[in-house]
Amino acid sequence: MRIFVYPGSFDPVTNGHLDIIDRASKLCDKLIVAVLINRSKSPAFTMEERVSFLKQVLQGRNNVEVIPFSGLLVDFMKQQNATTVIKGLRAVSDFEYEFQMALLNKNLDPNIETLFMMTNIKYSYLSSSAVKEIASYGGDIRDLVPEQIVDQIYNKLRKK
Ligand code: COD
Repeated sequence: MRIFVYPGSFDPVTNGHLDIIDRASKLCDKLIVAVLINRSKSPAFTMEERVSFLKQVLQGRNNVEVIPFSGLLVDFMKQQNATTVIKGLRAVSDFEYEFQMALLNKNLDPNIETLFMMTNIKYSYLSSSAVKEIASYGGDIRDLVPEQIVDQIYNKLRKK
């Protein structure tokens, strides 16, 4: 069974993430969306909220599972019998960070492969940070995130 892992902060999940999830889930038997801590970012949404958003959005996708994890990605991969990490690339700026991560992970566990998927051109400008900034000022995020979570994002971030 080919098990792939798509790790991220998903703070919150965007349509760009969702596009990668849909395309990656066609390449494996099971895709695990792993909600991990990125120590260089302080999240706006709690781990519970980020996992709940993903579960709402991914309902009905049979070979996709959402699992929270704190620790090293390579340890999570081993625990889940997963072989391949999926990463999304938007621009050259993503490449530098992701390239370093892929090499670090390969060094920690030589059995792990990282598969890079190019962004869908529609979402090449889209990031969780942009969504949070726009939502906090009451801007329109309906084209940026799945509709099920739009109101929940405004409720938490919109400045009163
Ligand atoms: N289109 C395509 N891809 C996208 C888009 C988009 N619009 N937006 C984001 N992505 C991709 C990102 O490039 C990334 O691959 C993925 O989606 C998730 O993005 P984020 O921003 O939600 O998540 P990150 O980048 O903060 O996640 C970083 C991790 C949590 C994966 C990383 O810090 C990690 O592996 N942490 C665990 C500890 C560890 O093992 N560290 C490594 C050794 S030091």
